[in-house]
Amino acid sequence: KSSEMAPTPSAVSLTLGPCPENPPDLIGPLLVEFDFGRTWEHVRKEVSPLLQKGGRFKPKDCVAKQKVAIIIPFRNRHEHLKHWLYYLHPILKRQLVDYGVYVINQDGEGVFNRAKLMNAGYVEALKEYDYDCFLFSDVDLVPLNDRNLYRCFDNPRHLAIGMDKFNFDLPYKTFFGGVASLYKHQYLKINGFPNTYWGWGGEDDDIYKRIVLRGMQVSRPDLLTGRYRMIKHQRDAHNDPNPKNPDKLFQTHWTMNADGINSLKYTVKNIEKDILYTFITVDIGSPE
Ligand code: UDH
Repeated sequence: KSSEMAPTPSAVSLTLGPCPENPPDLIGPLLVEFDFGRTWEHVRKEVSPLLQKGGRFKPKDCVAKQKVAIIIPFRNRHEHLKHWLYYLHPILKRQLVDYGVYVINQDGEGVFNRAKLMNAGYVEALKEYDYDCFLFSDVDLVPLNDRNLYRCFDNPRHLAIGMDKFNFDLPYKTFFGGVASLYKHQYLKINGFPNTYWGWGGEDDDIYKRIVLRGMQVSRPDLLTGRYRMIKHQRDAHNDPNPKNPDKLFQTHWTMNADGINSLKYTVKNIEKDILYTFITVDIGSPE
């Protein structure tokens, strides 16, 4: 009798319920060690299962509430990327998010521009999927607690509040560096991020100001949940502190209207789809 037959696979997927608010497989505090004997081969073998090409994942037994694009500003940090992928993919799978990992690689040897790369990542990720949440992460930061959820909240979220290099505490109250998430509508409300902070420093404070100037607050996990380990490194070439950047922060209230996602210009040089990530090389130009 056909009416008693088992439902077809497509019928099953139609009846999947929403993913639980508190993912059941979370562990809490994690052991994180940057073992320099770790090879790409090992990482690939460990974390590739269940991933789709381009570093994409979807929970198979429930429907995730958010579609999260994870954007990593990048140049010449492959060693760090290897560790980041090794730790983050398993955490993100346990957190039951529908996500994709986008490594936004700055082309050439010009001055680095972290915030502009993140803007380019926002645009490129949206070309691929209907993401509603954008999570921006430095390549050298790994959370020490998987209850620090990589998703979006009622207010823009700062996740990397307790880095080991700052003694697991906020270095200052308005700090917004390292890892942060914004819903698409929150990101658009602040006109995205500034494109004009070349070299090191200031862009994260500019983003914080944009959020407050648009009437939002910053959401954070508690200090124990928000612990991070940073991979120790020397300052990169072409990313020296730019003495012009701090002064720009006095102007954010008016520069933010014309400097952001509405003024972003860059060109895509290459897109590589690995199983672990989507690697997008962009030419973002140089300071005016
Ligand atoms: N980034 C790159 N390549 C670069 C520069 C920056 O990938 O050449 C990205 C990467 O995601 C990095 C992020 O931008 O995590 C932030 O840059 P950063 O790590 O240089 O900034 P941070 O404040 O360190 O973490 C500043 C230099 C500290 C030197 C300390 C020497 N003891």
